[in-house]
Amino acid sequence: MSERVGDIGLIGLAVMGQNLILNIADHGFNVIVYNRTVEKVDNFLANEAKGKESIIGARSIQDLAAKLKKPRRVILLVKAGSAVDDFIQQLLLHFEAGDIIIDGGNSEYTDTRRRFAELKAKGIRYIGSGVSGGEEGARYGPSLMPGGDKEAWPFIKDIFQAVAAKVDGNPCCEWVGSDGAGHFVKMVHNGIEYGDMQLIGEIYHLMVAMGLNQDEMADIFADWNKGELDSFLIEITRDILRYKDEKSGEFLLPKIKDSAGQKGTGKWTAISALNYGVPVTLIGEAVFSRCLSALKNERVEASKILPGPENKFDRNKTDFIEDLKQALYASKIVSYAQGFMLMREAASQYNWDLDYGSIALMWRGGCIIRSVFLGQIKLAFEQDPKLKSLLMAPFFVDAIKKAQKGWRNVVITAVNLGVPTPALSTALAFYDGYRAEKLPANLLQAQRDYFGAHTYELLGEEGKFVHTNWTGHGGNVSASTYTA
Ligand code: NBP
Repeated sequence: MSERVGDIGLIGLAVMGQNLILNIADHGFNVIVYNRTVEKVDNFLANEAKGKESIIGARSIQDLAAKLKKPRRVILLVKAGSAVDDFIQQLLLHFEAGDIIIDGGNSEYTDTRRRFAELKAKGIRYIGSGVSGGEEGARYGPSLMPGGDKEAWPFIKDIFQAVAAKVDGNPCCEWVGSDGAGHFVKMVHNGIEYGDMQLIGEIYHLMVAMGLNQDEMADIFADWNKGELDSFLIEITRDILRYKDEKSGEFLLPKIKDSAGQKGTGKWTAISALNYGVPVTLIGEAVFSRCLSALKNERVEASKILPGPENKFDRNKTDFIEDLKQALYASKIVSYAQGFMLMREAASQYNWDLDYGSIALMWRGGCIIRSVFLGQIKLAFEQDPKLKSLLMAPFFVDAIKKAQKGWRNVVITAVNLGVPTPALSTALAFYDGYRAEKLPANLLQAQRDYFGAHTYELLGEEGKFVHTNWTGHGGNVSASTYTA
C-alpha cells in the first residue's frame, strides 16, 4: 500500500469530529485524523477508533498532508473563528493547488466568503459546509450543506452523500451554491431551529396554564407526532415531558432553570434579516425570547410587582388542544416561509443559484429540524421553483385556511391569560400583514415627510417622489441627502 492511503483527512477530535470520522470509516473510506492537542489523536485511536484500520492518526499537519491521496481533501471540525484561520494557514504550508479544504464547523458565512476568495487566489478549493444533527447525526447520518468552490464537489460528493442521512433513499446532502452559500443555509437552518423550539415552548407554557399535567402533555405531543407535525423536536419534547429524575422519581423538566442559553447562529440569522431588510420576525422573537428568559432574577422581582390579568382558563380543553395544534402548524409555516424569503434575498445579492426544494430535502432528515412537513415544502418548490413565498403554495394556503381559526383563538386566549406567546403572535401578525393589500405605511410616509421632508409617492404615480409643505410654514425643499 502506498503511503498516501487517506481518502480524506479530518482535523478536530471533539464530539462532532470523532463521530463523523467513525461514520466516514463505516462507509469504507480511509480517514487521516489530527487534533491540535495531539494526545487526543492517541486517545481516540486507542479507544473509540480501536481496531478500525481505516482510521489513521497523524502527528502533525505535515504528516496529515503526506498521508492524503491527491487532490488532498480535509475537513475541519474545530471551534468556529480563529481556529479555522489558524489551521488554514498551517495547511497552506503543505497543501498545493487543487487541494480541498472543507470547513464543517458553524462558521459565519461572511468568514466563509472571505476564506473562499483568499484560497481561490491561491488555487486551493474551499468548501464551507453546514453539518447538522449534533453528535447522533454526525455518527449515523447528518444533514450536510456544502457550498463554496464547485470544482471541489465531484471530489467530495461520494463521501458526503455516503455519510449523510437518507430519506427514502435520497441523501440529505446536495451542492448548495458558491462561496458562503452552504454556511448561510446552515445559519438559516439554525435560526429556524430556534423558531421551532420557541413555538413548542409557547405551546408548553399554554398547556401549563390550562392545568394539564405532564403525562397529558406528553400524550398530546405523542399524538401530534403521528400527523403533519411529525418531527424530531416534537418527538424529543414528548420524551422530555415523560422523563423522571432517577433519584427522586419526579419529573425533571419543572426543576430545570428557565433561562435559555444560545451560541449565536439564531442571532446571526436575525442580524442578516435586518441587514437584508427581510421580515424574519419569528426567528427574531425566538432570539429575543431567549434573552428575556435569561433575565431570570429581574423577572422574579418583576413577578412580585407587575400585575397580569385575573382571567382563568375557561375554554373546552379538547377544543383548545386542537387549536394549539393548528396554531403551532400555521406558525411553523410562517417561520419557514420567512426563512426561505431570507435565503432568496441573500441568493439574489450573492448570485447563488439556490435550489429550495433540494434545501428542504437536505433538512428533511439528519438534522434537528427534520420533519414530515419539510417533505411538503420540497413538493411546493418542485411544483413551482419560482414560488415567491411558501405562503402562496396551494398546499399551504389550504393548510392555513384550515388552521387560522384555532390559531387566532390561541393568540386571543394567550393574551387574555397573560401568557407570553411572541412567536405564535408574530407569526399571525406577519400573516395578516403579508396578506394585507393596504398597510398603514401611508401614514408613516406622511409623518416622515412632515418632520423630515423625506417625500412620498402617490398611489398610481409610483416612482415620482413628492414633498408637501404640511404646516404652511415649512419649506418646499425635500431631503435628498439621507433616508431614515
Ligand atoms: P468544539 O466547537 O468544542 O471545538 C473543539 C475542537 O476545536 C477541538 O478539536 C479543539 O482542539 C479545537 N480548537 C479550539 Br476549542 N480552539 C482551537 C484553536 N485556537 N486552534 C485550533 N484548534 C482549536 O467541537 P464540536 O462541538 O465538536 O464542534 C465542532 C464544530 O462543529 C464547531 O464549529 C461547532 O460549532 C460545529 N457544530 C457542532 C455541533 C454540536 O452539536 N456540537 C453541531 C453542529 C455543528 P483541542 O482538543 O486541542 O482543544
